[in-house]
Amino acid sequence: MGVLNVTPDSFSDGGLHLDPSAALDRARVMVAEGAAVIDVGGESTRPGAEPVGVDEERSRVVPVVEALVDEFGDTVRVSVDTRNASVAAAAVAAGASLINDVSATLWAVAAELGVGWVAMHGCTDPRTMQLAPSYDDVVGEVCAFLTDRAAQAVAAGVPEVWIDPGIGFSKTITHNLDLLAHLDVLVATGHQVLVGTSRKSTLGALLAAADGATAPVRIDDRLEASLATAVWAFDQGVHMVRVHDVAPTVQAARVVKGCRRQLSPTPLRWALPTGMTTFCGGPLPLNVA
Ligand code: HH2
Repeated sequence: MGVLNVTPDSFSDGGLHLDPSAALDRARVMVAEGAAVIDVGGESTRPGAEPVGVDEERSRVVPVVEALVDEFGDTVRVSVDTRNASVAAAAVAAGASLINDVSATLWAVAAELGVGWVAMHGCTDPRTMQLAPSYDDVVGEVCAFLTDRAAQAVAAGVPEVWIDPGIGFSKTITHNLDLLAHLDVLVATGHQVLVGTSRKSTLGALLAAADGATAPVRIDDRLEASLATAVWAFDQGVHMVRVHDVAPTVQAARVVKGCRRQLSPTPLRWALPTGMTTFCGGPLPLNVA
């Protein structure tokens, strides 16, 4: 899932794609790099962010969703990253087929519109969510919250339900790392699992701590850390990662997939044809000896 924020203030790509034509250009790049889903967001939910009016959010998101659907048709999925029902509904009317709901409250909207729904944990009020996050058992509590919301969504008739632990939302660094360490617990619920760590501050803090530095590593210096967590997530069985850097993540995912195939009951023996340039993507270019 490639991140496409059409906001002036998102923590990483804020201000870069406010113009719909710039957003479309960025989406073209991410699709060419292998993104299966483009996640369009019109409101930053970074810690401390002020809410955006619903009309403003809708006016940022809808033209971009329309442009993406015009450009890619059914070949690429468009999701809308929102916590507002009317923005979700407008984006679906424009062609989005997945509601990436950071508030985990919009399952009835998804049910009524017959589209997929992501329940993300932890986005209460971005202005206050990081003031004093506290859990007795962060993995158990987040898992219970998400399975409860997912059950309500299934009961309401949502055709496709995803759960997401909400890395960076109402959580300390330790909470985030605990959740990443136990992604397999979410996978074991049987729901499809999405996770977003890309460029997030936990990674910056972790890298800085390892170097004995006090200031977090800069946002544009977190690619390798983002990739490490994406690979970690895939290895734990997560089904989708939400990222800014699509090309390196897709390559890393392909290698994980190649390794995983060797765990099948009859490990594959690879014979690479002369001139072969890709593997694990598109038609299978391998001979099984
Ligand atoms: N993280 C962000 C936004 N939406 N959705 C899901 N499902 N999971 C996430 O982890 C997640 C999300 C925050 O990242 P970003 O959109 O890059 O920043 P901002 O909120 O500043 O726009």
